[in-house]
Amino acid sequence: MEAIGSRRLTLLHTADVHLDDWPQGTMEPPGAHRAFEAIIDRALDMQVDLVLIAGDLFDHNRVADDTIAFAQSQLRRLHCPAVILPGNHDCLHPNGIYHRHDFGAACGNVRVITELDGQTIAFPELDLVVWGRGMEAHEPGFHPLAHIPARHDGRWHVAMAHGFFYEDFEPPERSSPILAAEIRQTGWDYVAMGHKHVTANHSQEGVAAWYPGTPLPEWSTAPPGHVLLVECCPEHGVIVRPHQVAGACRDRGSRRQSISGP
Ligand SMILES: [Mn+2]
Repeated sequence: MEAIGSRRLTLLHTADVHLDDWPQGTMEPPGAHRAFEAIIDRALDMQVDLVLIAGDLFDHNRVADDTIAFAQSQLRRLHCPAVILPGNHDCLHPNGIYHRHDFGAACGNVRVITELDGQTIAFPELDLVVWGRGMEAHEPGFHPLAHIPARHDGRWHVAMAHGFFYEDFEPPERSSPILAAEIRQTGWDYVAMGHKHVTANHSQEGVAAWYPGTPLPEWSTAPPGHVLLVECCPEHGVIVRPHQVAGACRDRGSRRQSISGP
């Protein structure tokens, strides 16, 4: 592929954090809270240029306001922009999280993908465009990569997609399918996927495409708790490396121990 971006970037890609409410009477933060804090720490340590959250940051659309406030306080710690793509657990239905809460107002560095036919967010300072399609309903007819525009210049082109990947020979039977051919046909540099809870590389020809897997150890069957560091390199293209989220594994057994409230 001829066109790749002119400057080197490091992106942190996560998904499926599934933040839920802090159970009453427990002292220890829930695992998802610890994982998300550790992800933000990693982004700061690595001085990444952008954080991509490819769906299901929240476990459901009725999480309490203090859970939203926690997420926003973590996002505000970043020194870089972040893009949130809603997933099936935090989709864009009326009265859902992203209708009740204005993340852009609460965190000046955060953009949420809300356009149902897709939207492109340009980051001129990074020589980068990010595209995603807002999910209102998780259903077989919703293709997360439908309507993606053709690339037309040499900026880095990164798409986000929350759904289930299908190889060319597999019939897409589940909701929000992401087809191998759709990934290939984008011609974009990277597709930041979410939904599968294990780290997986589904790159197609010149298009890198990965699931980071959930950062939560207890939900993944592979070695637990990863994010992806995506190096966009003018000389070598896109290089993706999984990194374990250390904080997600801290005191793994202790989250079951709760202390009765007053
Ligand atoms: Mn999902």
